[in-house]
Amino acid sequence: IFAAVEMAPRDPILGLNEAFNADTRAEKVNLGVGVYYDDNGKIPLLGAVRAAEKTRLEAMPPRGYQPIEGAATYNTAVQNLLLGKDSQLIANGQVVTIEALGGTGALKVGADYLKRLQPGATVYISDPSWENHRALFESAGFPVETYPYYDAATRGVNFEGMKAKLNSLPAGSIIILHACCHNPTGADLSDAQWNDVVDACRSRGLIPFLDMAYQGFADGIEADAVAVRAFSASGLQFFVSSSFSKSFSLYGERVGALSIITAAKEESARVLSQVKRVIRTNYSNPPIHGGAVVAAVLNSPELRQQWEDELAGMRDRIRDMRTSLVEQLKAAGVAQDFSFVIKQRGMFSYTGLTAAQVEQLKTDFGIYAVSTGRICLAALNTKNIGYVAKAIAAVVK
Ligand code: PLP
Ligand code: TYF
Repeated sequence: IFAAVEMAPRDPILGLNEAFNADTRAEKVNLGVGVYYDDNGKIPLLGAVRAAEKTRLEAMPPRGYQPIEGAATYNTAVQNLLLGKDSQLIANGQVVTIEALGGTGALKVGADYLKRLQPGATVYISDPSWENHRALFESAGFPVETYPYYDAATRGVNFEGMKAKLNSLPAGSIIILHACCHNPTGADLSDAQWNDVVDACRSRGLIPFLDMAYQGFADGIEADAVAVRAFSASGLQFFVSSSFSKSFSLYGERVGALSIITAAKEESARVLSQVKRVIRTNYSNPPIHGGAVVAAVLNSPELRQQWEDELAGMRDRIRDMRTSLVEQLKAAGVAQDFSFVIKQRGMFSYTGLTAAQVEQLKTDFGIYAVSTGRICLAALNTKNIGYVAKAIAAVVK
């Protein structure tokens, strides 16, 4: 039965890890995958997470099945983070949240549910986007197209192009939006532009799906929720996927959530019942540990403060690396202006390096990046940044 099975292509990002791990050069650097490393090149285990895990370990809780939608303490905490704890939508019962297996799992449950709800719709993702957006929605059975987003000339958003496209789409189209820290470009919309996107979704009858994978990595928890808040003030119905992989440094625990904003409480009950059906036939109910840790942190004033401080530390370190990279490229004799790196937000920079230059970084220096020229700033540190800057200088000359 397997004789004719073809080899599937590797994930363009996760596939880099295999090549990186096989590289024997001591000075190698992995700027490919979007993971936050500390200044020692290690994935941190946050103090707030450590404290919550210690308490859980001491309590030795039993491991029964969770509810299909996950723990209420977790789901409520997620809603507060996204919409603000005083949100009228939460008070009205207009928010359905389910605990999902990472941001990817949230997108998948959302995609499968949308396929039942709007089987004939087309999905639109930004050009460019996180490649898994396309793969996830195609595997749920949707045709996936793009809307204009990145403008290489300005290294910002082609907002006129984006808006014109959104305003041309048929009602019921599903629009995937990066809520903050756009992956891969680091170029985000302004507050005013978000309001225009809300208007376009309203006037065209589009279905917005916000992907929030980096809340807290641009300016902070509240500031980074601006897109979600613009939609929540609009009276529209929309979807939000959350990931805590990065913000809690809990990648492998697979902690995420899907939230759906409905028109009324009784609608929420019907929507939840359908989403639970999707979950039941996928994985039945979510694992306990990661969500329990995140909920314990978010629901304790002390641990929450500690987490926000640690998150700010990660955010500030990435910013320092941005500034330092620009300085060191200059010092290495690069004439091209790289100051755009400082303006980009989140973990990534779309450097403008060509596929050939990325290839040369790998071959000559053991530095791995995505072939589109995306690098992960959070993989730079005070020890490797000089080496990386000199290598980039060598390939752009
Ligand atoms: N959405 C975007 C834009 C991402 O960059 C990521 C990164 O991993 C995800 C979703 C998926 O999150 P998770 O790793 O929690 O599945
Ligand atoms: O874009 C990134 O690097 C992260 C991690 O299939 C990631 O979002 C990459 C690819 C993938 C899953 C996660």
